Amino acid sequence: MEPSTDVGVQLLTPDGYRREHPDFATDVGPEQLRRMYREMVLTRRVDAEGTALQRQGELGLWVPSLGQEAAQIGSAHAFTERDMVFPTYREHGVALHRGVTPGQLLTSLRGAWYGGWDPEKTRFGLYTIVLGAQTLHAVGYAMGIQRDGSSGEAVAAYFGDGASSQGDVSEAMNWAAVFGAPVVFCCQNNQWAISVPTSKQTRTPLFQRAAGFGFPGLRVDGNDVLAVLAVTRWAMERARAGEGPALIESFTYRMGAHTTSDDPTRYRSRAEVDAWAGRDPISRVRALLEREELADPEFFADVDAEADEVGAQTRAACFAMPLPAPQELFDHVYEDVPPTLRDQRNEFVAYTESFED
Ligand SMILES: Cc1ncc(C[n+]2csc(CCOP(=O)(O)OP(=O)(O)O)c2C)c(N)n1
Ligand SMILES: [Mg+2]
Repeated sequence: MEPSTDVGVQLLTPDGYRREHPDFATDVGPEQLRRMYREMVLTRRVDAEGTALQRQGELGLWVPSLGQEAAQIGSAHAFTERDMVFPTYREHGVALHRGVTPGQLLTSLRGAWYGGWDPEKTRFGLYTIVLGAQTLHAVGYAMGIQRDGSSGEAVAAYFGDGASSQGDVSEAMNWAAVFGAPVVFCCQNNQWAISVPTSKQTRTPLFQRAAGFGFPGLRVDGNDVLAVLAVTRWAMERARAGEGPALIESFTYRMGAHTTSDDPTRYRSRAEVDAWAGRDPISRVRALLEREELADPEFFADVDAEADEVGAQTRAACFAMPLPAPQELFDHVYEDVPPTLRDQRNEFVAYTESFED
């Protein structure tokens, strides 16, 4: 049995036509629809700048979000300011929506600092490279909300199809289920975990795992911003109301490389990429806005102009970023630095000072 390729709940077809659904409505007003379109376009631009900056040697690495804009912006619009969000390393759209600046997004990838933003202020955790670890952090946070007796807030944890194979994710889901923690598991199934396809992660559709833990799971068309918003809103509302966790599998596609260190032409076909290009998350929203005359040509031109501006700001922020002294690598780990580490630090400082510039 191959994992199902059905895209799940869909409210907007790839051609930009609305679709009726028995459980979820497309009750998003024109203003919010335009905002989501704008944020998706800006996310794509920041992402393109990140890739370009890495290619120009300005970043050590970039992690492209190309193609996953609806899965990210749709879900981000379901969160309130009080909700706490735990990302992986690819949620640039969610980050920007939460108020992380493009420059802050680049910080750790330029090697300028360990994080880049204030998780408390933005209610958006730091990027986590250790696959699945943030799902446990999220459940712990959600259990904290319960123990504080706080109501009306919930937690979202993003993770990937590959991360679903981590023990941490299963443990997180079981803890969340047993304690009825207010947490929503947002799985972006982008079909690949570097070079490993989803068919090598699971023999059943990922959303069905939720049943085994004892909470609802749903698959949603991750390239349909309306459907992602509707389903995530439903899940967050039940979590905030004390009805426990839910799992959402956003069925999407990573259009770019895993990171700038990866060459996806080595392991996947042009035909597969082309097929997904026909389901582009941004063009279907644009088609809807145009057909229903919810936006005029001036709006689209303004968004494009703003994207150029944000692109320029992204580059400027990258170049303006102060870089720490290399020996800071040794700081921030121990309150009292052990002698061996202190010796290594001194040796390293002497070595770097042996160069003229
Ligand atoms: C615990 C752990 N094991 C392995 C890795 C190396 N690694 C980084 S990303 C990745 C693939 C993740 O795929 P997926 O969860 O589908 O997320 P995606 O990158 O597709 O968004 C792997 C194996 C890691 N970062 N952490
Ligand atoms: Mg993946």
